Parts: sequence; structure tokens; C-alpha cells
Amino acid sequence: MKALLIVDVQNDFCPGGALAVPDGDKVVPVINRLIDHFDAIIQTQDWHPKNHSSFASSHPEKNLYDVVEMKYGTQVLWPDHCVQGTKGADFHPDLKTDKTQVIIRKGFRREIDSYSTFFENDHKTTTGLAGYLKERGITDLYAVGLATDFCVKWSVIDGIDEGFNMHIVEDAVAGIDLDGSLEQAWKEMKEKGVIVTTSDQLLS
Ligand code: VGL
Ligand code: ZN
Repeated sequence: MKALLIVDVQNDFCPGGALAVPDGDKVVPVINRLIDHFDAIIQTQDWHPKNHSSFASSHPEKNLYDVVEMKYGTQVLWPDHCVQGTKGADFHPDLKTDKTQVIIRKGFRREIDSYSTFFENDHKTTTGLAGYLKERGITDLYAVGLATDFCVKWSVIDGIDEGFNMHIVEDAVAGIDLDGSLEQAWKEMKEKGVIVTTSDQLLS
């Protein structure tokens, strides 16, 4: 069984949003075309309280995109984004969400960020997704969405560690790219064993 994992296709990660990924909205029509070809559709939603510890605004002495040490490791300080209940946290209006069966929200604990759909950034606190997928007999997960070098990458790597065949749909993801993080992400995912595919390949 195969599932489509649609990562963080939210207004704040699209052009005009608080943490816009260049060309972030270009993934929307590509993802919409894929939706009917999967047994299960899972979406993730970055969902932060106001004053989240990953926001630079919560650290007055720091600058945007500084990297700081948290109890659980290094953390990039982001602009305020995907605040619970705001328009920025909503899914892109053109994304087809009717077929979505489960939405995993992440980053809702003030003191810890969560890039991966499987674990929060301490790599210990689970979201429950692995159990859900296993109970449904899903073996293959196809990652699409935003951002390639953060939430998509961490989801792919953790998914492989959790025993799933992880695929990434090259033309259905887009990255932030901080100091070469995009190239680094592709390298790490490929070294870990991600299966790279394209939407044309999946639809043919
Ligand atoms: C993300 C940075 C902060 C992502 C979420 O969806 O990749 N990146 N929060
Ligand atoms: Zn976030």
C-alpha cells in the first residue's frame, strides 16, 4: 500500500507568506494531479503557538535565521509563521484536500520545534504517524510539499529509519535553501536511500 505525504503546503510557505519558499506554490498543481493515484493521503500542518521558541521574535537578542543551541540540539530561528488559527497556517487555497484522511499537526509545543512528520526535533517525541501507517499496512510513502531542506528532508530520513520505503517526487517539492541547505538535503536523503521519482513517472 502506498500513501502520499503532503508536507506543509500552507500559505506562509508560499509566495507572499511569512516564510515563503521560492516557487512554493508551484508544487500545488503537481500534487493535485497525484492525489487520485494513492491508497491513502496524509497531510502535515506546521501549527505553532504564538511565541513559539523557534521564532526569532522569541529571542530578542538574536537575528532572523541565527542558529541557536536548544536543549534538543541546534535550532534555526525563523520569522513568525504558521501561527495556530491564522490564515498563514491554512493550506494553500488551491490544494485539493478533500481526499486527505489524516492531518498531522506539528510544532504545537512551545518549547520544541518539529520538522519531521514522525518525531519532534528531539528525535524522541513521536507524532504517532509510524504506528498509524503500520496499522494501515502502508509500506511506501511518497513525500511532496515544502520545504525540501527542512520538513520534507527530516520526514524522509525518519521514515527510512522507521522502516518505510521513502520516495520523493522531485517536481512536487521546493526548498528554502539557507547556506547550501538544499544541496545538502538532497545529498543526505540520497545517502540514506530515498527513491527519487517524478510526477510524470508516477502518472505514466
Ligand atoms: C518548515 C521551517 C520552519 C518546513 C517549518 O515546513 O520545512 N521549515 N517550520
Ligand atoms: Zn515551523
